Amino acid sequence: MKQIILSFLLYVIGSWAAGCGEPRVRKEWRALSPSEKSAYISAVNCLWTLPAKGSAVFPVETRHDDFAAMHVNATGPAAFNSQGDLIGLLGPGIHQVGVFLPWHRYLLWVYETALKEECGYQGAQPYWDWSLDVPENGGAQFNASPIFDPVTGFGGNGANGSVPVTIPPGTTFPTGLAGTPLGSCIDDGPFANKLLVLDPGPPPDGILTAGTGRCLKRNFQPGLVDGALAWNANVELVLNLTAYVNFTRGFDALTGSGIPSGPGIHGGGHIGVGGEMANVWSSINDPLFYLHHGNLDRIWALWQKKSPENIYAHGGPIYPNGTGVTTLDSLMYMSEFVAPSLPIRTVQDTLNRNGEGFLCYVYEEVYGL
Ligand SMILES: [Cu+2]
Repeated sequence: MKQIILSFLLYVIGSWAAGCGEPRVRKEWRALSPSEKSAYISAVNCLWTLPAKGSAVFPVETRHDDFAAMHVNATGPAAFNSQGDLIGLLGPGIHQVGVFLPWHRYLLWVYETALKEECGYQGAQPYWDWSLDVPENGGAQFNASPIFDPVTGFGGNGANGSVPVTIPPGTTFPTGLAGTPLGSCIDDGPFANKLLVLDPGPPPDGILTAGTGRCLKRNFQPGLVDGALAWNANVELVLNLTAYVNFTRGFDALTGSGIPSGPGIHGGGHIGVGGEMANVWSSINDPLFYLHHGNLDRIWALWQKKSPENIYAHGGPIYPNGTGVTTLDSLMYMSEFVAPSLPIRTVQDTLNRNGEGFLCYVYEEVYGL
């Protein structure tokens, strides 16, 4: 009976039920019950036990590696200066370009679906609202965030603490964004003993390589996070950008439209956790990647809610240097053993209201914390 009443209500308030069944409800990590948290962690671990589907293409061993290899490969080549510092992504790639938000939205949906269909996970993809962990919101110190809890979270920093990151003169990228991750191996939580198969990015000559297995590192940068991940100081500024091209660039603080310089809310989460998460290519190896990108996707969804035109607003370059233009018909290039390559327009609406896509999820907006 409840189901009938709910269906009727959905019919009355809008027609989206026609294009979307029962939306997955994505919640902030802290809003999950202890058993929901452990169900999610178990499903993530499960992907690490299933055989890879892409081993004919990349040096991968598990399903976890399939997703990692896809992200490393899609990120593409990089440019370095004579000191070996990363000075830019060459692209086309999936970062600092028009396809950035749609590509990662699609990735999250496919990953969440794999957790459900291949590992029996009943819940939805959680997200991590890191702004709750900065002083602006009265949050705990970053290092004390419940997301890093060794029992009910993802484990903490490496045993030997953090190595401060700096931005070499003449570049806009902090050290540690390419090559061997900084920091030390994490030693608590559910991923302390994980061995990462793929070498960190960028892949030499664009060809992915694998070693004998290396540990997962973190390298917390709480000072950087306090500045970069504050909601009022930074997220609101990005949300207030009206043109999509400015909005999407605002995630990396690359816009001249009032966004302070720095790593931005995208880079802030990556570099703030540090270690593997700071590597532009292989950051996806840290399961926190999916919760960080969940929050970024939520911020895009919040922006889309601001006006009906925002749902299908799109724009941005094909190359990180600003050349080329992506459209709603541009493809999100995936790896065939993970998901088909589809046009950007298919992931614009998280509720698939006009039937052009397939997504069906919402972000829980009010969570009792
Ligand atoms: Cu990415």
